[in-house]
Amino acid sequence: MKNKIALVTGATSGIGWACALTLAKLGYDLIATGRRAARLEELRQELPEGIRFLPLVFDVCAREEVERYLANLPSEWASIDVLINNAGNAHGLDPIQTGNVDDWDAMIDINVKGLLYVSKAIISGMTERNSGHIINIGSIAGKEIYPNGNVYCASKHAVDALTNGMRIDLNPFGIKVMGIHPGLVETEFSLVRFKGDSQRASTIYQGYQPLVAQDIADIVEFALTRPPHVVLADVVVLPTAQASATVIKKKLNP
Ligand code: NDP
Ligand code: 8X3
Repeated sequence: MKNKIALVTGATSGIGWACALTLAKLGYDLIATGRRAARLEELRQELPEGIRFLPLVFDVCAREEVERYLANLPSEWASIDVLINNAGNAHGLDPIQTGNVDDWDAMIDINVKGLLYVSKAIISGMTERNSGHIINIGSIAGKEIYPNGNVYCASKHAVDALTNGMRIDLNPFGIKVMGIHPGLVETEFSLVRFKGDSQRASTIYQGYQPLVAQDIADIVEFALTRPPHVVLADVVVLPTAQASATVIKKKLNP
């Protein structure tokens, strides 16, 4: 019997990478996307035997590229069972009055428009087949607003709204739609947010145990292994040390 097919965006690092490996372990053939081709080849090396792999290198905000790659998939890859909309990042952490417009564009373009472009390309096949499972990676920033989070929070609130909208509109087709909203997860996220400043990035995860990417992949695994009549609609997951976007119990340095 043929394996099911999953597509994971942003599989070159962090949560997407962990989800890709977990899906492969569950026996899904894998379409993995990202802009860093070499990372996708590294991911290929980690896959268990017998899993087919299709790496696709494109920027999720380049609408024509997304359409070119995803609307014209080879027929053996076209029936996608699971879509994980994970690609995304924060760019900057500035008050609204001094925010960088290029950062704002990047966050809206990647986190919101990119998710929409990819979804549009994949949903048409799911509605034709009356089946599918879409998992959108939102954030605690999509449930709360924190100081200087402004546009990133807005982009993740949009992901939350789109997730709920998808679940409503796709209800007649039996398509499952889930949102996962993590708190602090140690990945390359803060390195990107702080534009390569690794010292500043590492301070975000000091003094407590943050989530790791596999914690999110474990939730994906649980969601995908529920019976057909069950959908996990909305999951907020935090490190135990985190009570809200801004309340984090950190050990003070001695
Ligand atoms: P990483 O920076 O480790 O991974 C981000 C992934 O997104 C990379 O694979 C990157 O691939 C991809 N990506 C970013 N921009 C683009 C783009 N324009 N086109 C295509 N792919 C892109 O961060 P995380 O794993 O932490 O982030 C994954 C998701 O989880 C994001 O949506 C993030 O907002 C969300 N999240 C993260 C949290 C955290 O604390 N880390 C908490 C809550 C949510 P490449 O650079 O190769 O293109
Ligand atoms: C990532 C978590 O708190 O940096 O979405 O916004 S946070």
